[in-house]
Amino acid sequence: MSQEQTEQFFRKLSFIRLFESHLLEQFSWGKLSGTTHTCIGQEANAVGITASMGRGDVVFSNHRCHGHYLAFTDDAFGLLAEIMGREEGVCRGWGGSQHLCRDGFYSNGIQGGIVANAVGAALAEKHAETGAVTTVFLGDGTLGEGLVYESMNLAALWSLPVLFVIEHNGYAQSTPTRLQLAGELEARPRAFGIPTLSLASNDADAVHAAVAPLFEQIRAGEGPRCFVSHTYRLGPHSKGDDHRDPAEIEARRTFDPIRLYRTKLPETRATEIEQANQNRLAEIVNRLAESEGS
Ligand SMILES: Cc1ncc(C[n+]2csc(CCOP(=O)(O)OP(=O)(O)O)c2C)c(N)n1
Ligand SMILES: [Mg+2]
Repeated sequence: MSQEQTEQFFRKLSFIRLFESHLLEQFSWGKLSGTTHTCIGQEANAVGITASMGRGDVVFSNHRCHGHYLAFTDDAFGLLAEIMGREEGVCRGWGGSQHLCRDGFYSNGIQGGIVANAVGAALAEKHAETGAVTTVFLGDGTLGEGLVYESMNLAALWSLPVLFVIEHNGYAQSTPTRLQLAGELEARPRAFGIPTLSLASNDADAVHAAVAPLFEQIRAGEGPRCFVSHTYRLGPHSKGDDHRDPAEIEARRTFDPIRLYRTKLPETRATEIEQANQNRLAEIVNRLAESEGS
């Protein structure tokens, strides 16, 4: 990684954290309505994986989509406006936090539904010979949806250019994985002959290094791949609901992806980037406040 790439990764990681912390604060003050799911603690996947994407690539994401969206599009204004239900939003305020659609990025809160959509999109890209890779992000809890397996089956059978990313954060809402998942998680995609790589790291560089070859293999026409990220959600499932043992969450803060990554930069440079991110968010917030009702 060049110094420039390292700074770019940190800029993205810390901006996603800042943006989502702002959302949780706004919800707690009753300033936002509807719901939201933050990826606090899982940002390394958003940044490390989207870094392998190029023009024309396609992303399907789920309810926990802000990090993926920001890392892929960098459209923070459109996202915040969308979550506020504003006309300036990426979907004119109709989609909200979970239903985004822009430039090859699609998200939807129906668990499993997006997996079939992603495989269909990959089929279309293959027929059109665009060379695009379609990536779909899903959680461990979503492995309880049968549609995931129908989708994996067809992706493998038709050798489609799709990357399945399973973000295993240990929970589906408040249900721990061990209470809902039988057998070994990785055995599931492998059962369809999908080469599957597992990683337990919140280091965005490590995620990027692991996933980049998968993109190359897919682009070379080798068919689907699966990446399983064993990670952890440091924030609540949604706006504040959390039934986990606080000691467990505290112990996992050591592996906070922002904290881990910050150490790769000189302290002064990390602080400068954080300050620039704060200024950027403040400008967006002010712009939206000024245009409200106009
Ligand atoms: C088909 C469907 N069933 C139930 C829900 C409600 N729901 C929203 S998030 C969630 C848990 C998902 O867990 P997981 O796939 O592990 O993702 P995580 O929230 O951990 O990122 C559930 C059950 C839903 N959105 N869609
Ligand atoms: Mg989960």
